[in-house]
Amino acid sequence: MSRALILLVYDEIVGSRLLFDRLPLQAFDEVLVVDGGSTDGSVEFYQSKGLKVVGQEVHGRGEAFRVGVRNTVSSQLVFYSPDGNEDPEDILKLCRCLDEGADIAIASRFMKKSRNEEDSQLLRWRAWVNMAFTAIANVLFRKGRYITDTINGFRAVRRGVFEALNLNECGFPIEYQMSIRAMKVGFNIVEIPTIEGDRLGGESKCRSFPVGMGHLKVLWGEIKASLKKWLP
Ligand SMILES: Nc1nc2c(ncn2[C@@H]2O[C@H](COP(=O)(O)OP(=O)(O)OP(=O)(O)O)[C@@H](O)[C@H]2O)c(=O)[nH]1
Ligand SMILES: [Mg+2]
Repeated sequence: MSRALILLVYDEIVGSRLLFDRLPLQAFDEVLVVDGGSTDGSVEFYQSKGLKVVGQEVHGRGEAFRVGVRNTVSSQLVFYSPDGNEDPEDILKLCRCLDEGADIAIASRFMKKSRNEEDSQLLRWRAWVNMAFTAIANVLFRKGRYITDTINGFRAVRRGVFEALNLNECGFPIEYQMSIRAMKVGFNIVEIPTIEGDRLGGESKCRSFPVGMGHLKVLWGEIKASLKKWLP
C-alpha cells in the first residue's frame, strides 16, 4: 500500500523548523507540501529540504486538501499540519489504522487519553462547540460507532474514499464535511487518541466565528441533501 504525507502549510515557519526532524518521511512514498501563500520563508524551508511544494490557485484549507490529493498518487493519504497541534508520533499510527481496514482514521482530541488545546482552561468554548457539532453529526448521520472528533483535520484517508466523498468545501469545515459524508455512507471511521499540543509560533488562520458559521452551513447543507433523498 503506497503512502503520501501531505503537509498543509500557511506561514508555519516556526512549527515547520521545530517539527521537521520528527516527521517519519522515510515511511512515505510521497511527501508533498501544499502552501496556502506563505510569506514567512516556509516555502523556501521545505524546498531546501528537497520537498515538492505546490501552491493554491483557490484560497482555503479545504482547497488545500484537494490540491494535495490531486498532486499525489498514493493510495493512503495522511494530512498533517505542522503548527504544533499535531503529534508527529501519531502519523504512523493513523497509517496502521488504514492498513488494518479503516477507510478514515482520525486523531481524536476528545477520547479517553486525549488532550485538546483548551483542556487547561476553565472555559473551553472552542472544545465545547466542537463537541456540540460532533454530537449533532452523530445523532443525525451515524451508522456505526460514535465518532468523538468529527472536526480534527489530523487524519488519514484512503484515496478512493476521499474521491468518492466529492468534497466541495473550500475552508476549514472540509473535515466536518468529510466526516459527515463518510458517516452517511457508512465508511469505516476509526479514531486514535491524540495529545493536542499548543501552537508553536505564528498565527492561527482559524477565526472562530466565521469558521463556526462555516460548520453550520456545512451541517445544514448535509441535512438538506439527506432530506432531498428521503422525501418524495
Ligand atoms: N495550504 C494551506 N494551509 C492552511 C490554510 N489555512 C490554514 N492552513 C494550515 O492548516 C493548519 C491549521 O490551521 P490553524 O490556523 O492552525 O487552525 P487551528 O489549528 O484550528 O488553530 P490553532 O488552534 O490556532 O492552531 C496550519 O498548519 C495552517 O498553516 C490554507 O488556506 N492553505
Ligand atoms: Mg492549529
